[in-house]
Order: sequence, then C-alpha cells, then structure tokens
Amino acid sequence: MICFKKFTLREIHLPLKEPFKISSGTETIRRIFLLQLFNADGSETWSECCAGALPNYSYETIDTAWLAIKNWCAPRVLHKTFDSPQELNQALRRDFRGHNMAKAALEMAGWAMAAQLENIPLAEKLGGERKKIATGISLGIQDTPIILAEKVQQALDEGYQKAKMKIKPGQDLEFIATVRREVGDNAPLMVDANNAYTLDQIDHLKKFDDFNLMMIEQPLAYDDIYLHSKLQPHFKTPICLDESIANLEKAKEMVALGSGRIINIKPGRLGGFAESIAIHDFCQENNIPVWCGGMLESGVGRAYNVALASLPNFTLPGDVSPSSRYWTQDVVSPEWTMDKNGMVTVPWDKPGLGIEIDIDRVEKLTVRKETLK
Ligand code: OSB
Ligand code: MG
Repeated sequence: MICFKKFTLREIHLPLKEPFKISSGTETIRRIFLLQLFNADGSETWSECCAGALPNYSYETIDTAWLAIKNWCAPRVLHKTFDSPQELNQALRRDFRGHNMAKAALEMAGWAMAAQLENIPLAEKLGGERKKIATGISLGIQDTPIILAEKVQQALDEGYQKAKMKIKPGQDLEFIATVRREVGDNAPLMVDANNAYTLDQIDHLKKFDDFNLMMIEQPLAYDDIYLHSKLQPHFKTPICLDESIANLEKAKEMVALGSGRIINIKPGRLGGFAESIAIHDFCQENNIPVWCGGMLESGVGRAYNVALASLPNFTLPGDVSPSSRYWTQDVVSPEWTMDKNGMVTVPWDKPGLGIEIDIDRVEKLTVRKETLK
C-alpha cells in the first residue's frame, strides 16, 4: 500500500563539469530538487523534480515546482492510501492543470515505492524488458564548429551510440557540416533546436537534410503541433518532438497531422510514468520509435529514466549519459556508468530504484530544505 506520511524537499547545487548551452539559455550550476519520501510502513524512497532554474524549457522552474508540490500536490497525496501508482496519478491530475514536473516527482516516486513494496525492480514494475540502455550524449552549443567536432568525436570514441548537437540560428549549418566532415558519413548524429526557428525559415531548415541526421528535434515553437506538420513533408530527415508533446493527446495530434516521426519521452515533462507509458504504447501501435530524453538529472532522476527506457519501444539511444558526463561526483552510489559499447546497465538485480543515495553528500550540498507532513 502506498501511503506517504512525510516528504523532505531539498534543493542541492551541483556544478556541471562544463556549462550546458541551448538555444534558450545556459546552465552552469544545476539547482537540483530532490525529494525523500517516507511511507507509512517505514520504507522510504527518493525522487527528483527535473524543473530547471529558469522557465526557458518549460514554464515550470524549481521554484514554481516547490510551490506546486507544497500547496497543491502534497495535500492530495500525504496520508492518503493508494492501491497503485495509477491511483496516485489520478489523485494528482483531477482538476489540476499543468505543473507536470511537480506532479511527476510524486507520481514517479509512487511507482518506485510500489516496486520496492513488491520487492521488484522499478523497470519490471513499469513493464520494462531491456537489460541495457543504448546511450547518446547531448552536447550544448559550442564556441566554434571545430570544438564541437572534437567533442562529438571524443564521445563516439567513448562508445556513445548517438551524438545530439544543440543548435540555433547562426550556430547551425556550419557546425553540422564541420562535424559531419570530421566524424564521417555514417556517424549517428542529430540536432536539437529547442524551438529556435519559425516556419518562414523553411528554406534554411531544408539544408539540414543534406547531412544524414537521425532526426531534427523540436525545430519550431515549444507548444506547436500544427506548424510542424507543414515542415515535416519537406524533409526526408524525421522530426522528433520534445517540448510539444505535453500529453498523450499531443502525441495523437502529431501522428494524425504528420508533424513528426519520433518522440522524445521525458517523464518529468509528462507528469510521470502513467502518461509516459501511455504514449510509449500508442507510439508502438503506430510505428513511432521513442527514446528517453534527459534534463541534466542527478543520479536519482537518472534511475527513473533508465528504468523507463527499458520498455520495448524505446528503440533509439536515450539521453541517459553516465554520471561522469555531467558531474565530478554524483549523489548516488554506485554512480551511473556506461560501457565501451555505449550501454548503461538497468539494475535488474535490485528492488525499487536500485541505487543508494549518498546522504552525507546530499546534506552537504543542501541549500534549502523543507519537511511536509
Ligand atoms: O531539449 O532535451 C532537451 C537539457 C535541458 C533542457 C532541455 C534539454 C536538455 C538536454 C539534456 O538535451 C539531455 C541530458 O540530460 O543529457
Ligand atoms: Mg530537446
């Protein structure tokens, strides 16, 4: 029985090894929102809310999520008894619009707690199958094309199965062309524009088609489905939607209109696992491959992403890079690692989340803490 009696909310500051620049902003020190959740039977688990410091990816930020969890999510969950995480999900969604990242932090913890109580791995609870997850790297915008090409080559040498390059107008074609020339015709490359373009730049965007990219992620507005349907037919490269897929209905609209051919599933963006699995299943039925995106999570959020990516239709490499790609030291042990073939191992041998939290380290890094009960 899931029945949380107490939550401890914490903000920790974890410096990224190198700044992460996307078309709409730069992250240097990641403000990470961790939750420790105590169940009535005495067991506990952890979760992470993936909201960023600024509202440049979504309107949610760590501060709005803190408020939403405290004022609206926690009262729907604390001391309430749920037979399943799906029930908990329903309680969070009823007459409560938006704030998906806030909701997801509790909803996903509900799945981890259920798995732990059943003494099975989270991946099994979600319906996962894969033992290992093929991993890609997401590289921020770099100062010069040559620097980017070197980083891509290094990542491919380390085993990464996909290199995603952030782009924006003025830092796009020359960067893509240089990387393609330097790393060879068949290297698995893709780009992510984080909504930096508009449909009237179609002639410019069409030039991307010459570089044999696996996909172009979210070229147009963050909440658009329709205009992407005017773009996709002009490309042989598949469009992948990220920001625009806010729920299952948006995935259905994408398929109905032909706005894209791939979906990046981030459980935080979708309010948790129930909606993520629904989109996964819908995409599987409609021959739309999916992959698991990332939000620069610590090892805690990574455990959730890795478990989800073990579902069968996650057929493309995910942004589930190992701890050392982001941090000098993670807050979990063991840290997440990747083998030389670019695979991250799903912890099938452990119940629940399958990781230990380094509580002393978390305590040292904590800048804000609040207990709700
Ligand atoms: O668009 O996928 C994105 C990080 C922050 C905000 C948006 C995005 C990203 C990433 C990071 O690409 C992927 C990762 O966690 O490695
Ligand atoms: Mg993206």
